[in-house]
Amino acid sequence: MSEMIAESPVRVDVPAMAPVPGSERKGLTKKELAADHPTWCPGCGDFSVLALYFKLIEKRKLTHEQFVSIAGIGCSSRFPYFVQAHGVHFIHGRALPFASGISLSRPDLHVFAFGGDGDAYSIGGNHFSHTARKNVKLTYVVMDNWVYGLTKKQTSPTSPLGFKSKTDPWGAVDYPINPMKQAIAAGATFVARTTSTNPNHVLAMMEAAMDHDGFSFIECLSECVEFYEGAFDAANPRKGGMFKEIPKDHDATDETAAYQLAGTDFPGYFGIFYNINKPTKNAKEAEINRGMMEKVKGLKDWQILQKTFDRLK
Ligand SMILES: Cc1ncc(C[n+]2csc(CCOP(=O)(O)OP(=O)(O)O)c2C)c(N)n1
Ligand code: SF4
Ligand SMILES: [Mg+2]
Repeated sequence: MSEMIAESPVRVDVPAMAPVPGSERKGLTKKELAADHPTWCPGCGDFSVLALYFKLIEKRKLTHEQFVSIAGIGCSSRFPYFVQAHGVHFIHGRALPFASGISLSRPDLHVFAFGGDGDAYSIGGNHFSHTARKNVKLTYVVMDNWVYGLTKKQTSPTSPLGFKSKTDPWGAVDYPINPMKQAIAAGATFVARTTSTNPNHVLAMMEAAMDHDGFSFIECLSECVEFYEGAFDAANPRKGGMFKEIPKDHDATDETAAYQLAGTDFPGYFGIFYNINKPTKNAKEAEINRGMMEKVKGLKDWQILQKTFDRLK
C-alpha cells in the first residue's frame, strides 16, 4: 500500500461541530442556499420547512463545509435538491443509514436528514428504530402528510382509519402508528413535534434539535394539498383549529410523561416532548478508535494491515 495514505480515514480527533479554523468566510444566506425552484405543488407544506431550514442555516452562520442534507425518496425527500449545498437524495427509506455513516465519519458536520411518513415509518421503519436506539448524532425531520404524495395517494403508516386512497378505496382499516410514541420507545434522546403552519415553532424546534448531542427527531405535520387537503386544519388556528404547546410544567426528561403526552388525541401537543443526554454512538466509537490508534501509534497503515493479516495465519 502506498505510504501516501498515511492518515487513518477514521477521524477521532475532530471535536463535534468545530468551527472551521481560521475561517474568515461568511455564513450562507437564504438567497445563496435557494437552488432550483422546488417542484412541489403550490401550497404544499414542505415549502415552509425548506424556508425555515434556510433560515436556520443563515441564523447559525453555517458554511458549505459545515453541514449536509440527506433524504430518501418522496415529495418531501426531494428536499436536498432544493438546497444549494452538499446533500444526497438517496434510496427510499435509507436516508438514516447514509446519514449515520456521514455522522460517524465526519463528527465536525451538522447532519440533517429529511423525509416523509412513508419513507420514515414504512419502508424506513427499521432504520428509524435502530438509528434512534444507537443515538447517532444527527437531526431527522419527518414531514408527515399522512399519505404517500409522490406516488399519488396511497395509505401511509400515519393515515387515519377510514382514509380513502388508491390502496384503500373503501377506507383504511389498519391502525395508524404514533411516531412520537415510536421514537420515545425506540430510544430517541430528543423528540419534538411541530407543524409547518407555525414557522416560528418549526425554527425553534430545528434549533433545539441541532444543538442536541444525539439523535434528534422532529415530527412535522406538513399538509399535502393535492392528496390530503385539510388533514391538519384541527391543528391550525387560521383554519379554526388549535395549536397547543406542551404544558409548561412538563418534564422533558421524564420518559413516561413524554409517552403520555404523545398519546393525546389529535391535534395533540406541540413542542419538545422528550430530551435527555446519553452517550452517543459517535462518542463511544471515537473512544474505541482512540484506544485502537494508541495501540498502533507510529505504525504506517500498511504495517497495521500486515499485523492484521499476520494474526489471521
Ligand atoms: C424501494 C422503493 N419502493 C417504492 C418506491 C415508490 N415510492 C416512491 S416515494 C413513495 C412514498 C412516499 O411517501 P412519503 O415518504 O410519505 O413522502 P411524500 O411523497 O408523501 O412526501 C413510494 C412508495 C420507491 N421509490 N422505491
Ligand atoms: S403531491 Fe402533496 S406532498 Fe407532493 S408536492 Fe404536491 S402537495 Fe406536496
Ligand atoms: Mg407522505
